[in-house]
Amino acid sequence: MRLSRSFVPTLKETPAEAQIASHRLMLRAGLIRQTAAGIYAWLPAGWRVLQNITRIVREEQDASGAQEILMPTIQSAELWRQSGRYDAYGPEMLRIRDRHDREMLYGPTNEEMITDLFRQSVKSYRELPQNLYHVQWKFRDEVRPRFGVMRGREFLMKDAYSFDLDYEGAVVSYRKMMLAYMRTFQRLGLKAIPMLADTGPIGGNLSHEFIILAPTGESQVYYDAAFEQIDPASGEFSFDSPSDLARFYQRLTTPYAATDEKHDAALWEGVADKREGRGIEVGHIFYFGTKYSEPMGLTIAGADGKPVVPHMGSYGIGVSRLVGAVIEASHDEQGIIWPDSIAPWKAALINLKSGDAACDAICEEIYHHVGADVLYDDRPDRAGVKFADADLMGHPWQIVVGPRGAAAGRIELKRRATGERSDVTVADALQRLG
Ligand code: P5A
Repeated sequence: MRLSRSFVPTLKETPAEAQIASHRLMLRAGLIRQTAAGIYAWLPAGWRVLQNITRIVREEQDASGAQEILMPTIQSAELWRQSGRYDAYGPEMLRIRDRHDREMLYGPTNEEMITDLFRQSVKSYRELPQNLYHVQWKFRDEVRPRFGVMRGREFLMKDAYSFDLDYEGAVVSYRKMMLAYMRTFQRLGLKAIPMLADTGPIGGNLSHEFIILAPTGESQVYYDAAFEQIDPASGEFSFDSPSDLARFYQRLTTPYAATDEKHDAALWEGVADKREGRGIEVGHIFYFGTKYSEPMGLTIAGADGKPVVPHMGSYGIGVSRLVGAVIEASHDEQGIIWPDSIAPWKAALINLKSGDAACDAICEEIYHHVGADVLYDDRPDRAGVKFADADLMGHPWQIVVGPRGAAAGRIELKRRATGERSDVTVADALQRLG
């Protein structure tokens, strides 16, 4: 994309309303704009990052055997009455009436809807286990929306829902998701710790939050210092082997970590070096047995012909929150430092002298080769402005084309994360950017 033609409204000044680095940088780098309290429009750079994160989340969900669907954002209140949550959910739920005065709501989560879809179509134990997921906007009328996309009212979530015949099966599904999550966060360049957690309005008796340690995080957390060293090395485990999954679960849940000091108090006894800190919750998984299947009348025929009530779990990733979380974990004074896996563009192509024949020719050549993955700064602005914007936007690479080098067919490559620069030929640069 040519920067002169693109909608990337960067800001020089620090927006007064933003209290944490990721919120400030998302506004300054032109990723998002607020349209109402806790509701954001995603501009081209932000939308590209959100799509890149979604792609990684999707690849890892698919690899675990989950199947993608898409459920609506608007739901009928009737379904929530069946589960008993319509009244219980409280003011966080955005309740709507249609023209026929029917009660509707903007979904804060989809346990009821998926249970309804499942009970309409699945009749036999042979069809289980299943795990269905979607990536869809949610609305929660948070009392205090803040920190930009970190705690929005409208936000993008990946939510998956598993159905198993019994507790043992459900535990395998739960561990599969834990493995998929660790791989997902690793690919996003994040170190997430699964911590035993409260189940809140989703319910159930087994739950883990995935926490990125960060001083600006909203969650208070307690963990064994050993976690700071742990390497999840999730590659060696297979989704198809329940014993692999058990080993993986064991490795990730000892040493011990929790979001509430009171949890399983005895488990802290073996912890030599207990730490307390703040964290960002980027995912949350739940096993809740028959909490929804039972009241909503979901039964299937078991192997002996008798009715079975499936055991369920649900598994959330805060996709839009992750954009903020990645920035919290990866930025400096100058701006964002995108991991290669999710950067909106691989590189900024900086023309230090737009209008100079040699500079323009080299830039056009690179632009045509690398194409949509490069953001070509073809503006007539000063070099300082272009460097500052490239640092702010956080492209993993900067390709700097100046008149002296261009005359000799050479350009400079700068790695944003390390600041390392190298003087290379155009061909070398093209090869390195692949
Ligand atoms: C699990 C999937 C659920 O809703 N039902 C379906 C379960 N869990 S959760 O913990 O309530 O949410 C899952 C993840 O969504 C993110 N999240 C938010 N992100 C931005 N703004 C918000 N207001 C917000 N609320 C939740 C979190 O990452 C959470 O882990």
